Amino acid sequence: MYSAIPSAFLLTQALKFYGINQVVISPGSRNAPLILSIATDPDFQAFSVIDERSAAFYALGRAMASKSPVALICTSGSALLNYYPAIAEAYYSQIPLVVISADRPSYKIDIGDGQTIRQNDVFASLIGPSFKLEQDVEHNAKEIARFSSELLLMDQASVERVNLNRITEAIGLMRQHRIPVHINSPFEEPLYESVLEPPTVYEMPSIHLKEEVRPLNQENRDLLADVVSASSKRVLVLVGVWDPLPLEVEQLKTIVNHFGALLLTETTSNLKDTVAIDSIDTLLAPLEQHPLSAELIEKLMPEVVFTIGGLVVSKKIKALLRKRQGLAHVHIGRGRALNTFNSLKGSLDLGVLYDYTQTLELSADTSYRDYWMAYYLNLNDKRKAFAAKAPFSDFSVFAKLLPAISEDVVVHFSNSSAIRYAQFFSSRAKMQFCNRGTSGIEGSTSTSVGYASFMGDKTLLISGDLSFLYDSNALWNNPVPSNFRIVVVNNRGGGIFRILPQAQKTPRFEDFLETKHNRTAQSIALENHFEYLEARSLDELAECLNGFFDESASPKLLEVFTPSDLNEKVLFDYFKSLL
Ligand SMILES: Cc1ncc(C[n+]2csc(CCOP(=O)(O)OP(=O)(O)O)c2C)c(N)n1
Repeated sequence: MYSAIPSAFLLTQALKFYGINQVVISPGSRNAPLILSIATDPDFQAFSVIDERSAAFYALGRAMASKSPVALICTSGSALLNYYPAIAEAYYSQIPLVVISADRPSYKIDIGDGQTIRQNDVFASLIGPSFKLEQDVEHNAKEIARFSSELLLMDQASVERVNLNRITEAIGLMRQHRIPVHINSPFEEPLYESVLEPPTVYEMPSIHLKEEVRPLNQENRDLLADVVSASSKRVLVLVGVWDPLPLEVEQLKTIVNHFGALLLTETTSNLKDTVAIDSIDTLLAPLEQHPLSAELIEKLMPEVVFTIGGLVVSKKIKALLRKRQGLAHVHIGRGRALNTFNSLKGSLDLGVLYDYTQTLELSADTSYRDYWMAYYLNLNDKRKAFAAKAPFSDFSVFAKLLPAISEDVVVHFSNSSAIRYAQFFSSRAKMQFCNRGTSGIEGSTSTSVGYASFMGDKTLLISGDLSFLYDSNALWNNPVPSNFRIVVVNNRGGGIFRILPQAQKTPRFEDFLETKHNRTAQSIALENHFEYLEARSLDELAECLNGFFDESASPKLLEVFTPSDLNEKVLFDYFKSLL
């Protein structure tokens, strides 16, 4: 069945032709022409999610997992605005989405019609390009003539030609830059008319993406010569959020070796089996308090930083590198090169840098890396000793939980203490993710459910209590696989604010920053057919984790209640113990 409205049919045919077959639909009437063209078409995988905010994060999770774009379809009015948080996250994390909103005809906007807002360009600067489709002039021409006869100056064939070009351009730009794009499409009533045979066969133009690899040009050659050729360079490689291919990991390792570089990774860098400082703050926090702090920090300061991947979680490393005068920062990869340390010199592709390093002599001087790796590894015994005797707290929950995760589990973390505590402990997890594009707390659960629904892998979400309560529609709206697991670390509010310097001095801290509460995740879990477990001590946690990841008929949620007034002390004691 197909919509009788040509632009609705065209849009769905274009999605299909360009291989965008995952579609997340939120209900409405104005978008019914799109829904009826997709609902029974076996070429589409369509998912129904009522809450548009959750729908967009769900789509984001599926796009992350499938590494291919996902389309979102909603009705007119405020529905579209609820996509905004996920669109911003997708924009900053460079995840492609096609956002399609159904709209009223232009002549029915701002005249008092219901469920109507100004939808064109509504996402402004936090999205890739936005496109507005032309209204079909052969669909209810009578109504058009009554309200806006000048629209009829364009014939239907021209409308379709223009619309096809806009749709193709939108999809091309989305693929090229890996960003979300918005297509706003006005539909006149009647909305539910359908035809059984495709009304037209469109000639879809091919999309030619610009050259994927940017070759090493003279500019980059000069940049590299400048950055790396001088003697005794201290080179640091810092990896942010990354979902690398095996080849990319090997290329990165070779580059690191060639420069004798110090490699700094995070939980979300997804790099295992590398010689790296994999808990940046475990190194930096004690250095800040060390009696020889200034000397050691000077010794650690690099002259060259290569960054790779997306955003970096550690605030300490960003603050440290911003202080470095004369730092040369080069970003590796096709993603946006961000001038995080006020010292960006340029960017180049990983493969290109890899080829270039093959032409260089292997760095003979690895003293910088050797010194800091030895320093870091020396902290290991102290780290283990502290974790073994740390009192029950957020810290000790993560110390117990992360090593219990096996290689077949994909982990998603919420913002903010969850992803920060995760940095202190290694896990064998298959992959680890967090929405760091905007670091929002509103969509981690929906993203992880979307991810799990595509992958079928065992998926674990580790969430703070506020983030979990915020996004509870994630479990109501979406089908949750039975191998999905959630651990909510319930410290009765925004525990992150207790560990942020100075925050507790704010008047009425508990009301307005920590937002202390007594809610639990239990009713949400049970309402959504999760098995619910709870732990209030390390022994109870160990007991709950026993068999937690085993196959089960329903998904499980484990809530761990930690003492909010102790968490901060344990974390700072950890840093002190490393001195
Ligand atoms: C949408 C949004 N609103 C507000 C914030 C600011 N914020 C960052 S962390 C946080 C508290 C999170 O609390 P919780 O989920 O309980 O995790 P915790 O840090 O306590 O582990 C808040 C409100 C944000 N990041 N995103």
